[in-house]
Amino acid sequence: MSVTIKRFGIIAIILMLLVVGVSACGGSKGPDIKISNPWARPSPKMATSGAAYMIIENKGKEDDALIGAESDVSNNTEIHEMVVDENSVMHMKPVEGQRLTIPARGKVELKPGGYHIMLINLKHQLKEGEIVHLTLKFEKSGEMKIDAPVKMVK
Ligand SMILES: [Cu+2]
Repeated sequence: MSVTIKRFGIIAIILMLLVVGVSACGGSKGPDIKISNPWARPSPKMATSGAAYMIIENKGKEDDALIGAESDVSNNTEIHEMVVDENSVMHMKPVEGQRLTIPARGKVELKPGGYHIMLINLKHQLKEGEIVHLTLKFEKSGEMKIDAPVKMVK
């Protein structure tokens, strides 16, 4: 009898600690993705592809990853990065496995000369003032839609 009561007491204490622990976290578990300053570069007249940039911030406690993208102006959209080859020449290439980690409490800047969203097989020339509608796909946060204005930078 007394053993049963003791066990019950211990279980009750454990349950209470769990409840306190969960509420202390404020339910803010997981990644928390914020996208800022999206833009796309105007494309030269005969160009078949374009590029879009933005800052992806993760204010959450868990890593997330950008795993794909779509746009309304291109038939294909890939996550690219710039790399320097053995001859010191810069090339762009698709990010390995199309998976770009956005670390917890960190950010990744997509910018000219670095990571970018490659808009492949453009449906039309990208002109200043136009808006590119992008859908970014995240491993944990799901899909996010953003509007990237086409503008000249510098
Ligand atoms: Cu590219």
